[in-house]
Amino acid sequence: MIDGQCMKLFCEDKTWSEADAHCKAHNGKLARILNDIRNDWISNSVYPNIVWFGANDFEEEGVWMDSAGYPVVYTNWAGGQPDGSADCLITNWGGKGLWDDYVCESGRFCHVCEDGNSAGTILTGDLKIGNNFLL
Ligand SMILES: [Ca+2]
Repeated sequence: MIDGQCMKLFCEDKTWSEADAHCKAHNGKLARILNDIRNDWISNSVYPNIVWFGANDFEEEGVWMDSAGYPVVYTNWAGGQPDGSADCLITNWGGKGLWDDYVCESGRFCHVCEDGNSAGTILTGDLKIGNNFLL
C-alpha cells in the first residue's frame, strides 16, 4: 500500500500501450502520481530506470488528464518539459522523479499500475520485492 492504494511496479520494457493494457488486464490502470509520496516511492523504487505512469494529453494537447479521467494537478517536470514532444508521461527522466512527455510507442520502459480503489492519504507500505515488481 502506497498512499492508501495498492501499486505494483513492473520492469518488462513495454511501450505505453502495452503497459496500459497490462494494467487493465489486471483490473487496474496505470498509476496516478498525485503527490510527493507517490512520486518519491515510484522513482526511488526503480531509479535510474524510467517508468510510464497514468497520465496523458490524448484529448487536447498540453492538457494532462490522469488515468482516472481527472485533470493533473500535481506535477514534477524535468527542466524544459513538457516540450510538447508527445502524449504520454514518464518519470526518472534526467533525474530521480523528474517527468517528461514522451512518445507513447517509442520508448520501452518500466510501468506502474494501481488497483481500482480510490486513493487514500496514509503511507502504510513496507516494500516487498518480488521477481519483477514491488508490492
Ligand atoms: Ca518531452
